[in-house]
Amino acid sequence: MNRPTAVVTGASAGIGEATARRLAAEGFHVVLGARRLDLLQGIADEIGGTAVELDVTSASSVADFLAAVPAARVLVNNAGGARGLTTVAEADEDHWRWMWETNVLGTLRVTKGLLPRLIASGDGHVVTVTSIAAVEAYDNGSGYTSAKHAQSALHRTLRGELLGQPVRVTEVLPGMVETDFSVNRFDGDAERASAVYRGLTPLTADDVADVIAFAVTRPSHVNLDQIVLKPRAQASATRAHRS
Ligand code: 8X3
Repeated sequence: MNRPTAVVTGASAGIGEATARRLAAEGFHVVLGARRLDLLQGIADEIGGTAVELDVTSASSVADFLAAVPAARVLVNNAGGARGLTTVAEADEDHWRWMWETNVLGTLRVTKGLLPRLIASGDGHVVTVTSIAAVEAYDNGSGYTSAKHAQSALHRTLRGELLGQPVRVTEVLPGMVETDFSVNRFDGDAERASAVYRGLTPLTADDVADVIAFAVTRPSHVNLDQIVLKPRAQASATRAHRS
């Protein structure tokens, strides 16, 4: 029997990689997209998937990527991230541009391009990994929180626009997950990044992949609209208990 196809963006590491692995274990043929093709190919080989280079900030890269995806049942919009942690007064426009291009326009490009194929599958599903930053605005985080709010609004708009179509729409909003997220936010500063998770047990990428797999394996009449998950020790983006 043909395996249904799941497309996962940002699949070379972290939540994207864990989700690709988990969906393959659930019986999907996974098309993995990310910029780092060498990493991606290794993962794809292990899970019997297909690696395709993808830079969601580039319309032509997205077009080339989509041309390599004949059909799709599930799309996981996972590509995204943060750059910097500064006040509005000191905002870095290049950081903002990167965050909006990746999180917002990247999600738009891939979702828009794949929607006809998701509808045609007869049981499509768009999962978008946003963040608790999509519902909280915290000091120094405005570039990221504003991009995540916008990405979330774009995603949630689909819920109404797709009424009557065979496509489910799930937003997953993680809090602290220990991945490359903070290393990237702090431009490679591993010490500063590890301080984010010090004194508590953060979520892992597998914890988030579990939730995504749960959402996409419900019966097709069941739509999980929004799933917020945080470590037990984290009450909000700015309140955590550390030992
Ligand atoms: C990552 C969570 O709290 O750093 O999306 O914004 S947070």
